[in-house]
Amino acid sequence: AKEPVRVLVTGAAGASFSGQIGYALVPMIARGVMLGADQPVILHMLDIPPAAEALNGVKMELVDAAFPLLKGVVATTDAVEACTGVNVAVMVGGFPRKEGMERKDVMSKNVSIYKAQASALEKHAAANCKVLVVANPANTNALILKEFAPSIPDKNISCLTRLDHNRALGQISERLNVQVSDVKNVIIWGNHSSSQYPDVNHATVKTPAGEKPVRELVANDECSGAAIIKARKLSSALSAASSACDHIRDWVLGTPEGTWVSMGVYSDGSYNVPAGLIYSFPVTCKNGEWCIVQGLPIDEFSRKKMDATAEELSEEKALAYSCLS
Ligand code: NAX
Repeated sequence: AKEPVRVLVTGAAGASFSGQIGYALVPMIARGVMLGADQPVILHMLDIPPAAEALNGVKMELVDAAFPLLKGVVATTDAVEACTGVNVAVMVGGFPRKEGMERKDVMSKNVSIYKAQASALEKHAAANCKVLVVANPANTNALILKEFAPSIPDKNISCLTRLDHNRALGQISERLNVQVSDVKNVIIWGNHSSSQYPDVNHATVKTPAGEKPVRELVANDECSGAAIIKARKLSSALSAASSACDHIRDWVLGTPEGTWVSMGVYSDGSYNVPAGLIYSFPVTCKNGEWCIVQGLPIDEFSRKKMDATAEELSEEKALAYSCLS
């Protein structure tokens, strides 16, 4: 039998507002959706003291569900205890934007949360721990985490744009009336925000006559980012949780041959995206490592969109840094 993998979920109580991603996510992990049906897991759940009781309730439910793969549950409000020995960390906890709050104030709260949790992970997580940041602003929270956990390799820190990616696949399948499993290779470029660029120029659909470019089947404007973003505003917990599982599963177990996925990763300057941002790229994964898909032709329209979302991320980065001083 395999050794259990320790998976941290922060914000696991899902206690503060509408989404409750953590509550949807932990049973998926315990069922093997994230790491495979033969991979035992130990769940580490972190939340803040006001949510401690709710968190304990989630723990009781996990025990009641008698998941065969679940070898243990740590439910705590102590970041050090939560981070100790974890192999995978899914960061769902954060400070939500509230009505009337300044952008800078929200950023400042999240910067301090991610700074502190970065240190806890850096000191106490297992070597080679893989980190996925879900909480918004996801790209910039991931960047802060990277800055304050310098011993965690850049390659191990990512943010979630897989929900946007999966949504694009789902939308195309709805529009073309085909199975979602027959659609692949959309790309989400940039920030997990309304500036992101969902790109269908390289996407294909499997048809009885072979693989066809999505572009030949849907009119240009039909698949515009705006339509997808509009749908993206829907409340999402189950789909976010499922996409987080997809993100980690593909990262750890690999992407299928000929298929890429979108991940927010540390830019190395590929596609002239400024290095030093956490930016969503098309990636393939093998042996536990992602690799940016290179050499895709980029038209002028796409270039502008990719630059605009990079620009927003540079601004967010500057804002985050201004909160540090
Ligand atoms: P919930 O409010 O339901 O859950 C958040 C949990 O985090 C709460 O239990 C809260 O107590 C906890 N928390 C707050 N500060 C914490 C801290 N310092 N340490 C540990 N836990 C802490 O929010 P939910 O709807 O689950 O959304 C979670 C985050 O995901 C939000 O930031 C949301 O904006 C973001 N999302 C990101 C998505 C993505 O694709 N990247 C999509 C879904 C979602 O919008």
